[in-house]
Amino acid sequence: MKLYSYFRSSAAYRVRIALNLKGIAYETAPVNLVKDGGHNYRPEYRTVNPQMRVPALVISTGEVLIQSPAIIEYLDETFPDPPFLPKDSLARARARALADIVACDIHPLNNTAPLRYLKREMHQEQSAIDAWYHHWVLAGFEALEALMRPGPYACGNVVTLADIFLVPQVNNARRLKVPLDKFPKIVAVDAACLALPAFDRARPENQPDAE
Ligand SMILES: N[C@@H](CCC(=O)N[C@@H](CS)C(=O)NCC(=O)O)C(=O)O
Repeated sequence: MKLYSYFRSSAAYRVRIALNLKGIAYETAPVNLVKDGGHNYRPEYRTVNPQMRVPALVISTGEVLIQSPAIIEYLDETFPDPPFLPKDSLARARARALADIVACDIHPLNNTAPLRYLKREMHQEQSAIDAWYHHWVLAGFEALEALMRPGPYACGNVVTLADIFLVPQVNNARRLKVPLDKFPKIVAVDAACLALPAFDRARPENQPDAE
């Protein structure tokens, strides 16, 4: 498989974790989202992913999958071991809900494209954009902290989808200097996950395109 990725992209980071957890070998095709206005806007990448975002995963048939939740679900359906969701329907709904707080309610508001829009089209100062960023992370993390089960992972003693989505968002929060002192459970879950080789190898600083 080939993963179009950018070391700092938290959406790509989720897929890197998922591939590592499943033990799937893959090659990284780096797409620099910053240089020259973003290599993701080049025509050759547009033919890979018309949405011009990372991640995109090329599977063995040559098909291209986009959108990290869809990619991770595909991997879980195709490579069932280890499963990303518990067997019980209620427990599955819980794990999905935690992942969705990140994927639907935090990340879309803090992603590169909307932040760039706030700056360029809405003419917002960097301080206002940083405040916006912090606000939505803090709101989401407050809910996540309240929903964490006794660990070591987000939903108990097995890694689930919730952890795959949480860890990259915590990395982003740290990089953007969001204070995490009010979230001891999130910090502990993050540390427990990063102690696992699958999570460690997926870290931004361990990627071939890390700067
Ligand atoms: N919902 C998408 C989000 C993908 C996304 O927006 N990726 C960002 C990086 S985290 C990106 O490629 N941004 C490029 C740009 O906006 O120019 C997913 O989960 O895959």
